Amino acid sequence: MITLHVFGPGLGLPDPSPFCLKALTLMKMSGLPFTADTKGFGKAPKGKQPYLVDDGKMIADSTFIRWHLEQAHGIDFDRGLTLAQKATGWAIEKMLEDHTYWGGVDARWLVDDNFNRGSRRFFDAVPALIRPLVIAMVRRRQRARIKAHGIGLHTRPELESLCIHDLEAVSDFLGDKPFLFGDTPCGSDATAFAFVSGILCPMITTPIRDAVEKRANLMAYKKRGLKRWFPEFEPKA
Ligand SMILES: N[C@@H](CCC(=O)N[C@@H](CS)C(=O)NCC(=O)O)C(=O)O
Repeated sequence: MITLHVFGPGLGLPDPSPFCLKALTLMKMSGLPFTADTKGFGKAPKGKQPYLVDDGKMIADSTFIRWHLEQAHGIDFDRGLTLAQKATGWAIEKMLEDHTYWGGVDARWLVDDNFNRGSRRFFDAVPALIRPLVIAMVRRRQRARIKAHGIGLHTRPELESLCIHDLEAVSDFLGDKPFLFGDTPCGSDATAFAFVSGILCPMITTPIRDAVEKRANLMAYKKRGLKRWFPEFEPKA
């Protein structure tokens, strides 16, 4: 019995967190039966989602989740890929997760208009009296994290230009293929699909999103992934 702990649909996406969307996509790719639980954030072993519980064993972090599915359930997400393709896929994934991700965090959490249209909703369940304090604390924490990463030491236009470069590189690599390495999706497509979708979050306005919208192949890639893995998903405003 597999339970995947995620945030649940929000911000016009099957999950507002690209890491949760990646893990959900991996589960869909695996074909294994699973339940998505959206109430487990308080028990997240590393304070972050996604995490997975498989027969009592807890695995936190989307990459460890993938490795667990491969090792414990014999899923080969990269079937048919060469070692060079696997290495390239890994590099693309880690660029998106450890670099591009922060451009999304900046746009969603630190740009007031975006925050008010989007992430502010995550706090609707917090009692009104303490809500402003909690919101201020979480936004301060996000600012500190972006700075600690290093990318947050740049000006916003500089930061955006770096993230645009990442996504244009993904677009150039994808070219006219349906998935990163051809007609069949591989493990890295779960990540690329999740992060491209995340930056296309309908509630945020950012030059990063504008740049992605100019790349027809990335727009089609998101649409293709949604249709394949989340056909039941209907975005709500
Ligand atoms: N390396 C982790 C990153 C997970 C992550 O950063 N999750 C974020 C959501 S995108 C989270 O749970 N943040 C909650 C918090 O930091 O309070 C993975 O691959 O799963």
